[in-house]
Amino acid sequence: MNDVFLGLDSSTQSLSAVILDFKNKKILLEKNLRYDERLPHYKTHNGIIREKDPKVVHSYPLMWVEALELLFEELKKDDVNLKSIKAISGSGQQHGSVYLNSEAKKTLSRLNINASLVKQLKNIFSRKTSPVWMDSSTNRQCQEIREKAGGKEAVVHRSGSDTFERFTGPQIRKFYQEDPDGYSNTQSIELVSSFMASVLSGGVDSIDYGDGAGMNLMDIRDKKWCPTLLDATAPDLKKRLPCLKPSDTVLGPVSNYFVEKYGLSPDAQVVIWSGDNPNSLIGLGLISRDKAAISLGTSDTYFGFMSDLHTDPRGEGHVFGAPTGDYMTLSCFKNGSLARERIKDKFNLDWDGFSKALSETPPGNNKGIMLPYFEPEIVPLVLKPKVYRFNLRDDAPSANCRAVVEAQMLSMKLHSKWMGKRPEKIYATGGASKNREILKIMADVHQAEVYRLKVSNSASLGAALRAVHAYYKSSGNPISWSDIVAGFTIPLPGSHIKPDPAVAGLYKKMAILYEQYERNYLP
Ligand code: ADP
Ligand code: XUL
Repeated sequence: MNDVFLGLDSSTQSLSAVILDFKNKKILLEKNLRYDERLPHYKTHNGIIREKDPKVVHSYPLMWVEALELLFEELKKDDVNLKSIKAISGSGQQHGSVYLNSEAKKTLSRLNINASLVKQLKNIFSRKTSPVWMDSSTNRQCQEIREKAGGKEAVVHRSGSDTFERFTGPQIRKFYQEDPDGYSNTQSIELVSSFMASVLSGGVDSIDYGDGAGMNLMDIRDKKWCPTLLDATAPDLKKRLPCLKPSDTVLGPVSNYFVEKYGLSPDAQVVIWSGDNPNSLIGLGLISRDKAAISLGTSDTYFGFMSDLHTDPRGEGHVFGAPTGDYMTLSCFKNGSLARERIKDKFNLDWDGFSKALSETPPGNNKGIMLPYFEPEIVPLVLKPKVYRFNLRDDAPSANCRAVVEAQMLSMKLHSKWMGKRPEKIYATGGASKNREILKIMADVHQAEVYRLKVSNSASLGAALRAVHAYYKSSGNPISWSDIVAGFTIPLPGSHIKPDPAVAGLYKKMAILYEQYERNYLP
């Protein structure tokens, strides 16, 4: 009997899907639609649009909707049995916000199968573009909210994170300050996750505790909107925000639009969506403390499971709700693939050439060190991009390739100390995790066993597995998380990389030096 679930991932550069058969522990399909290639009329570059001010980074919510429609069209053409899907959940790039006017709810609840989603939804936005996680233009608003809410320590204690430029609260404050009319025409402010779920569910919008924690608006302890933070952010904000709900909430049956147009079952349930990082936690099977994950996507993130809540005293990292009802720790490094690509392109290399450069250079890079901030950086906070080189010529291709990767791994090691015990195993995911030479440096710097998993998109797999969990729980037959992830989160054969103990001392010394450089050179 079919036991089929769909997980979607509306990420920075693409929309992906995983369809799995839970009883048979089988992945039936993986699919990925890149916005730049498939929807070129939005003229995005890597899924985003930039303004004159490089700190402002937005995207089009209508493009995400069009991608959703395109995906269902393709699934239908591919002859996927969409009727067999029992539940759908999803993942949204965290922190991004979608601003809807008073028409939105009504329109979403009455979608007509004779017109496209784009045609019907193009007028529901009170702001045509959405600020996304790469935006770093709200430094002033971060300071204002921090001050009004009682200072950094108080904000970290309440929300699980200090105020961050990309977090939704500071972004909302900026919108309210710069476009008060736009703000007053906004009836609801959604996250990417809650917005995409509401398209599927016909207008039911709720934010889960995982993604809600990335807003600087939710109390991380009682999981409610925090009045102090709301007041510090913008007036009348609470009435514009959806309800906060646990990550296993079933929102209801899928909208009739998808039933009639694409052949989904009218009984297919939409499960609340979450952020890409909480979803990846599940997609990588991180339901206990012994492992950590490094995602090498557009940004690099270092994250892990946490059962007892504690926050980062330096206020650099974050605590989000985990889909299991526990917590997760995360630090986000914006100059991830972006920085690796900049070095690769500077020396006209392809990824094979980049890998070759890593393999020909020695651990420690003959003392060549880089602080690689091609973009403003989140951790450590660097608002003005600048690349620093020490004992490193800027025209040496191989040494620069190694320098950027070693710097990234050392920085992750240093800035994840607050998360507690060092993991023995690291699960690597994201686009760059297919690069074995990068993973080798990861294993050596962290002195941990590194593995890759079978499914390349951990966020959409996590979303599909969350759909399984919520579906069975709501039907009165709950399944434990360890049984949910079993069989899906197994390391890829041959992907295991052992750390070389001979370079442990070298990287320990290098980490001390790297920390000194950060302390002495960063403004
Ligand atoms: P996101 O989910 O954040 O949109 P992905 O996880 O799909 O991004 O990662 C995309 C990135 O992966 C690309 O920007 C590219 O830099 C990187 N990438 C792809 N292939 C390789 C490779 N062989 N080596 C290193 N990086 C790679
Ligand atoms: C996490 C963060 C990024 C985005 C990428 O805080 O900003 O990892 O979630 O989509």
